[in-house]
Amino acid sequence: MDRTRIRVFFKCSAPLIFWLCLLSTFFLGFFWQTSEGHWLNRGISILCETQRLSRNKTDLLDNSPEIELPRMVYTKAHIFKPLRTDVLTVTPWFAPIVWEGSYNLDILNEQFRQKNMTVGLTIFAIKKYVVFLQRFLETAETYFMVGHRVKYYVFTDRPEAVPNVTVKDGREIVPLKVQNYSRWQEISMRRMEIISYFSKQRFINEVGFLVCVDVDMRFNDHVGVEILSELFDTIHPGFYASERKAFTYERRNNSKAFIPQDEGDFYYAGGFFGGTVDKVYQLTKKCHEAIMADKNRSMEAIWQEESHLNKYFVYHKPTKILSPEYLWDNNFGSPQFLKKKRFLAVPKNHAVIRNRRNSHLKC
Ligand code: 5GW
Ligand code: MN
Repeated sequence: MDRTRIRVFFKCSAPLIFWLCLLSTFFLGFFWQTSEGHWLNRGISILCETQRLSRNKTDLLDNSPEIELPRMVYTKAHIFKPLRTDVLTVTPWFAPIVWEGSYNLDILNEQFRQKNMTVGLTIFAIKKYVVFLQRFLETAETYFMVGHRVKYYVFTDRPEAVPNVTVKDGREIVPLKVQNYSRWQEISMRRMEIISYFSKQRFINEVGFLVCVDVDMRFNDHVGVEILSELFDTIHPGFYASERKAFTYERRNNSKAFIPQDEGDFYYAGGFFGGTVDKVYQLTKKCHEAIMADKNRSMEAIWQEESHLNKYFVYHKPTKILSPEYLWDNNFGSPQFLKKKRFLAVPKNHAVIRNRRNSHLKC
């Protein structure tokens, strides 16, 4: 083919090529717009998504509130002067263990104040256990989260029996009616179900942290923001020095609470745990599901919800651990290392209020 013929061919088809290009651009654009999930489209949306995300992250960087502590005068920490030398103050997964003398409350209070959060305290007073409420609430007003906002969530089958204890500004008693169960084991275990339900329905909108405790107790010394963390529990006063094999974990392997002999860190108490609402929700939901799975196979763990709680903590390590200062029973005496008895078991009149440890031993 000679050059002139080629030139003529292009001259004639040029407008055709032009229109074809225009048309294909239009169609390509149309398909990009409409085809969800098309590979090209996906590529583009991923690009946009990452850009959007990183822009949000940048916004977060710029807008996150600045924590600026006021001038405070205190003795500084010293590398060669550990605050406590007689007890373990950090776990091998770097969770603090809270002991008297191991923290500076002024610093912690100031940091917490800047979060502008309310603390929720859940207690159950079903049937005869309403008798514990008066002293519990009065002593909590003296020692629990002093200077901070608190909501006392009192679960009871008898809201009319909740005493009228005067509370300080920013604090409130919230009675919440729940049904009672005939078996005491059921009353104790259902706490997991009720806490998880209310966490989702209510607590998540009202408080930042939840503290969940037994009601047959009294506050006897300071219990404040030093306890707060994503997920925390207390070392049981009966087992702080025990070897693993002595822990009263559930040892039957057909229970969901089963813990093998070579696992577990501490024996945690069922009577004092807490954390952020989302973490407490996850914990109580999991424990309740495990309790129900056992129930369906006619099983009940040796220490009911406490056994399931201990199982949960083997695989979801607490981010902070409270020393037995935070849950003590004078039946265990007054050992040297225990500088404070902050939260004490109220001796139960066994004739009137059955004791669960004793009734278990009788079985
Ligand atoms: C009653 C009899 C035996 C065991 C428990 C109960 C019981 C417990 C009850 O009738 N009403 C009730 O509200 N409870 C709640 O469960 C209380 O908040 C109580 O603090 C918690 C755990 O039961 P405790 O304190 O008797 O268990 P221990 O192991 O501290 O003796
Ligand atoms: Mn108790």
